[in-house]
Amino acid sequence: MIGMRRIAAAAALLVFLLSTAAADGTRLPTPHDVPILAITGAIENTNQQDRALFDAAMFAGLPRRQLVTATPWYDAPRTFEGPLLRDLLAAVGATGRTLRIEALNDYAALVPASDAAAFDVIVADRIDGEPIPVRERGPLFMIYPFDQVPGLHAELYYQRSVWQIRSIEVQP
Ligand SMILES: Nc1nc2c(c(=O)[nH]1)N[C@H]1C(S)=C(S)[C@@H](COP(=O)(O)O)O[C@H]1N2
Ligand SMILES: [Mo]
Repeated sequence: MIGMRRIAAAAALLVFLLSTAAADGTRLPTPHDVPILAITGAIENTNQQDRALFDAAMFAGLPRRQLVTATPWYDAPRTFEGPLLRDLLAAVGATGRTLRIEALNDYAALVPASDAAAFDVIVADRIDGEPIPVRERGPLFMIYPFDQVPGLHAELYYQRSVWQIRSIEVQP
């Protein structure tokens, strides 16, 4: 009983320090597990040298959204869930104009950073409520709001929809 207030105060202080660390343009929390995503380049918030690494838990801790849409990869609409690309870029303090989004299979796409502002693009880590296995194009899959915004069901946006994402380089 005696210790509870102190523990609560210490926990509040820790949350405060972590949040200011993320906001002051220098540090993100350090991943405790194997990183699933590395963001490099023109970013202000880092946690390992000049990179921002995310493990699955850190990634899942970003504000999340759901999107139900048809895609070329599945024969019916599916529910995709994860952070908005916009919020992921904000978390690392990205300042560049172009994103080079790189996949585990060495595919890469150049995506204008303006897509993140223009569309509610999701970096999905779940499909129909389940984590996305690598063999089913996980762990991370860029999904545009294809059914919500006219014009997105097009090759230009399909080729920007990188699956098996492993890293993002923010280019000036
Ligand atoms: N990781 C990864 N993502 C990718 C690709 C790829 O080869 N690897 N191909 C892109 C292209 S060019 C298109 S049109 C769509 C559809 O690819 P698919 O039908 O071959 O899966 O996925 C995009 N995302
Ligand atoms: Mo393509």
